[in-house]
Amino acid sequence: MGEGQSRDVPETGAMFTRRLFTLVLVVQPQRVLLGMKKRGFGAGRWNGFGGKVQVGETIEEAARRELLEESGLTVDNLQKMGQITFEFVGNSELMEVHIFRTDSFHGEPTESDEMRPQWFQVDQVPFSHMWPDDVYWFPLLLQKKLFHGYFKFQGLDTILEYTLRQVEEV
Ligand code: 8OG
Repeated sequence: MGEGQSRDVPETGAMFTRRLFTLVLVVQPQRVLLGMKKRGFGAGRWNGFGGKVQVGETIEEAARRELLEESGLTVDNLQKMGQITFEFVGNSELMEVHIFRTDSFHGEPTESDEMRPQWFQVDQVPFSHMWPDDVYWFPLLLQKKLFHGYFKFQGLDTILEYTLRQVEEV
């Protein structure tokens, strides 16, 4: 088991590892910044900016680092909005994604090796070209509601089951 991972014992009794990820959405009154993922996991889909939490950094530090690396932006404040655990059938590593929102930023959105940023109107979020779970929780994030979720995937396109609930505190 690598550092930064911990054992989990779900109801099935099966052994899972859990890996931490971040995701940052830059939201302004009428628009949201998304990036087209150019390579790797989730390539071809629009998404917020984020990645794996590294050893020795906090989740929020990782969120800021990934935002800067992938979009060229820095932020003063990140609001914790949600946490989603993803299970992919056949993979014993659960992905625990910590989702943040920011309303203001410094810098200009800049294309990186991983992402091509583009603004979208909040009523024109391109859900058909995003991860299929996003259509469920994105509206909560846009309404500044906090949430916890779990999505079980078969492959990269099919959600077999999910739970999503609003919470008072992330
Ligand atoms: O380091 P890498 O780019 O592979 O990290 C994956 C990124 O993708 C990370 O920011 C978390 C994010 N991500 C998932 N699954 C999903 C998902 O279903 N929806 C969205 N919006 N983002 C996801 O790993």
